[in-house]
Amino acid sequence: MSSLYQKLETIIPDWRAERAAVLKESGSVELSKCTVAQAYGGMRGVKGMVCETSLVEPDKGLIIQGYPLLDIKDLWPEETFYLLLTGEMPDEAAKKDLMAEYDKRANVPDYVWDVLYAMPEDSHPMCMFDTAILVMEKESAFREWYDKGMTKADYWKPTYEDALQILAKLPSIAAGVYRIRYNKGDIIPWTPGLDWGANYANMLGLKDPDGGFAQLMRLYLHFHCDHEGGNVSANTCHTVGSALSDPYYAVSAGLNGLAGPLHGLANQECLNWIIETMDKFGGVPTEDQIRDYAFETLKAGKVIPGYGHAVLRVTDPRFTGFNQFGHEYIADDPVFQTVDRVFTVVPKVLEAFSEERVKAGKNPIANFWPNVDAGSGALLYHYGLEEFSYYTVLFSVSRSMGMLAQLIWNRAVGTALTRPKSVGIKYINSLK
Ligand code: HAX
Repeated sequence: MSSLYQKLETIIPDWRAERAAVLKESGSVELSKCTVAQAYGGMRGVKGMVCETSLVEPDKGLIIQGYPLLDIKDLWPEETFYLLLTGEMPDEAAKKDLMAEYDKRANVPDYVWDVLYAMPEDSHPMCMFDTAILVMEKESAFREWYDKGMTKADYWKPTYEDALQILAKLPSIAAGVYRIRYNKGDIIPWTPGLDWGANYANMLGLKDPDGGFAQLMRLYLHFHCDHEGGNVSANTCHTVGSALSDPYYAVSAGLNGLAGPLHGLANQECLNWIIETMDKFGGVPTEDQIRDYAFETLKAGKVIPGYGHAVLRVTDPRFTGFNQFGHEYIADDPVFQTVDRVFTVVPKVLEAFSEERVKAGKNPIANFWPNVDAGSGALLYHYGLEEFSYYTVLFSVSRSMGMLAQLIWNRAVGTALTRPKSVGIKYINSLK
């Protein structure tokens, strides 16, 4: 048994006892109200679910199990997953142990490659990636145990096994999608003994003489791991999982949500906008040129990708972390310099545009600051990962850690089937 599994066996009884006590003592405490505007407005701010892995504070950003992201920015993804699940930092032995668990499970079945090679050449990489996860559903330990009959107390165990199987294979599948979709040559195999982030970097097959790209991948996979429970991908995975659909179904479904341009796909849109700006002005644009182009974009009815957020009201610490990496490693890169300059201009543009919107009777823009997607693309581009349409796959590999940690937790404490009540306009009018 892995040390992570043993740790979970020890702490899950505590989670269950805590949940039972909270329900007994505070079951009737009101968490939230929901107005008509919130019901139409994507339930923003309605507190209606529980998530222990991480928290997003509007004025602080991502906090993983009590640790603000920038205080733990050097974690490797193996450590991130352990922390997400247990709330504790693994020691070196536990980290190595998780690496060995991934090694045991990293082999991708041949039929996955057959399916990926058979897909249309112009398939979106996200569609390929999500399909690959779904096609492996027949491997699910959860489904096998469920079909044979198991007690609810055991639900988390095969969920844990499925989680490890999925996580171990995702870097290979994601790198394979890259090599197949963009004709980069043969699939590069997983290297036993190498960590999750560096393995993924290696299997993509880009040149990395000084190890900078592997370092970026560890950071990237750590930073995108989780963003509490209500975002589209986590919430979708949670809802599908609540029907006891196994983790292959639930994770693939969640990632289909990540593939939307208002969510994870924003990272491809974002670098696209930066490159468009550079093409238009023949290099790193001036602040005035950025201001003009940003207004032009907004007046054409488009969003400035990478800016704004449903919850955050400050600069996303993930953007700050990537920006620090850029200043440290690739300060002379023109794409990075453009991203950095856009950061000094766009918040003011959005503020001015928001005032114009309000005068015209529209909603204000709630947050003028960059989110995670504003800065990551420039770093990837620098290291030769130039295919924007691939970027959400990288995000997906990482976000699977958070979704799976949440699934295991939900199975362990027996979270109920999701079933909020919907109402129609007649009902709303009847309340007047
Ligand atoms: N550019 C232009 N308009 C923007 C905007 C931006 N960057 N951010 C918000 N707005 C607009 C909204 O479209 C909305 O307009 P309507 O009322 O006409 O529909 C209005 O301002 C109010 O929106 P909000 O309350 O500030 O923000 P929402 O919670 O509705 O939306 C979004 C949050 C992230 C979807 C939004 O800020 C956006 O579209 N940003 C650009 C896309 C992006 O960067 N997405 C990635 C977000 C991070 C993430 O999930 N990554 O996976």
